[in-house]
Amino acid sequence: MRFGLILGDQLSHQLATLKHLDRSQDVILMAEVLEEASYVPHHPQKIALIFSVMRHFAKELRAQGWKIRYQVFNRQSPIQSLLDFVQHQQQRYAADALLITHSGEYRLQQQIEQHWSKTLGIPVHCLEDDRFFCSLQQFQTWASKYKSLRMEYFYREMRKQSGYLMQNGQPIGEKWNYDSENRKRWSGQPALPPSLTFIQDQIDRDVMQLVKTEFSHHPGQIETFRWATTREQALQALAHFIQHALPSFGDHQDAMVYGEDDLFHSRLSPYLNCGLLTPREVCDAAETAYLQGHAPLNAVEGFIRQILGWREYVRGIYWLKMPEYAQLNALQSSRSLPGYYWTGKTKMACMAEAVRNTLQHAYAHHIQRLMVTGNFALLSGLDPEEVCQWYLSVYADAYEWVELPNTLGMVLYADAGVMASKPYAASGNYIHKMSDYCRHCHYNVKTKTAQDSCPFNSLYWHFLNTHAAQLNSNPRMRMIYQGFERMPPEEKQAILQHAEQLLANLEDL
Ligand code: FAD
Ligand code: DLZ
Ligand code: SF4
Repeated sequence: MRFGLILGDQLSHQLATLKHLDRSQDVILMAEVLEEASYVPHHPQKIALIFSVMRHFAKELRAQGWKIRYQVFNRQSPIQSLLDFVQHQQQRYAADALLITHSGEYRLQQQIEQHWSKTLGIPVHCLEDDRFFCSLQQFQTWASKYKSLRMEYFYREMRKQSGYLMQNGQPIGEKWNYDSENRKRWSGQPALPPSLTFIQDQIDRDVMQLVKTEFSHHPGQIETFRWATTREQALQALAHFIQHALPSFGDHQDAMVYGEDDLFHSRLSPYLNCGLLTPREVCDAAETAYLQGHAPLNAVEGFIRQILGWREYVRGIYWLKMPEYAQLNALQSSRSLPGYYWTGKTKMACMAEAVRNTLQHAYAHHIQRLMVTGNFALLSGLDPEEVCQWYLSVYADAYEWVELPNTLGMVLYADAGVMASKPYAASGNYIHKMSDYCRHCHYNVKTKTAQDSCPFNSLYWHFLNTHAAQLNSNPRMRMIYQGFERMPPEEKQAILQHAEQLLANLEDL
């Protein structure tokens, strides 16, 4: 008899572990444990989502005839880690071997590879996680061919391999990428998709109660939980997105609107990442919508690129570059994260909105993460470790394999350009262009040095000035630096001084 341990982000019926085991003899192990629930202060909704999906998944497996040993969360239990749990079960059942699908995080994978077999006294077989389009081996081979690992080239290879939106070996529409058409603001039209709600069952209610009792000290609200917790519900969420939001996903992909949290985004990432949905079925559904004339090419290509391109690419980068990657800090940023990242209490309307949404829903869409909270962290020189911890804690979709490259690489440029060809630094003007936040703000987006000037404006130039030696030779930054050179010295001086004053009082913005 063998054990198969299934982790909280492996809740797929197609999981390699299940394919390799025999339900007539082998035993599936699953456990809610303190170590996984508290290695960062996960948002209560993230914990509730994972526990509820785990419990529903275990119930489904049981109904299919699998033998399951499942531990519900218990802070008083001596079993506080996944290894404790397997050890405990091994004392009872004396399995011949343990099977586990490759973990999504380096931290846990290292523990498994280095210690588990010795501690348990049985072989531990680690299976490849085949829920992705690109294996880690294939990514390594791709990466070995290029000096700079740009997502766009990887994406084209994945398009050819998968055949999505391809005709006779060429991209449909003759262009690989329709990003330039995907930058419209949203001013009320077309109407936003209706919201989708799910009826909670007894499992959901038990988990909500548990999380309220045990994790109320973690940042974020639980009362506003509205995630799907079963595969059936996740499929409804996918169908809802394809029907109501996908047609406008492209046009308004980068837009931000005061009080509107989802716009035309899918909110599917937590389901993709915990295993409820496969990336293939999501891309298939989007492609079908295009082929049936339900959604335009710019929307469908943009959406498929996020999953087939970005999602696979960041995973490849993570496993290629870890563990050194997590320590990188190319811009030597070291300021502490201001308290408003955890509370949303700031006079900056864009930051307050992005954090409010985050705390309320364990969600923020990509542009809020990249160009608001991320951009502010970059411009203010916040410590990458603290920033990464924050992003890993507060989102329902956050696992290190996807969070770290996005935060450390794409947002903070701490990898000196492995992910991004230039830092995504922007002044308040970008936020003003893509949103209506500035209308609701205490600060004035049009000025740089007055007491009420938008902090992003002076911080932007201060950032460029501070890192000029590293960045001004970058061809993609040349025009910006030329603009900076042309600025009258007194103006430059005033901007830099104003920024210094803001940085000295970062908590008060
Ligand atoms: P949509 O806009 O509807 O996009 C569709 C899907 O594409 C997403 O569900 C997601 O699976 C995928 N996707 C889109 N962009 C990316 C990307 N850059 N990297 C990987 N996948 C992508 N995504 C996570 O899944 N987990 C994270 O922990 C995470 N941390 C991030 C941290 C920062 C600083 C930034 C800038 C981005 C991060 N992202 C992360 C990527 C992206 O912001 C989220 O995937 C997206 O906002 C999820 O919302 P959605 O499902 O509505 O996405
Ligand atoms: C994120 C998470 C949480 C909060 N709790 C558990 C848990 O109790 N049991 C479990 O098996 N997995 C949990 N997870 C997900 C794991 O942290 C995740 O599987 C690893 O970090 C690998 O990606
Ligand atoms: Fe954000 Fe500046 Fe606009 Fe205020 S004025 S919302 S701080 S960009």
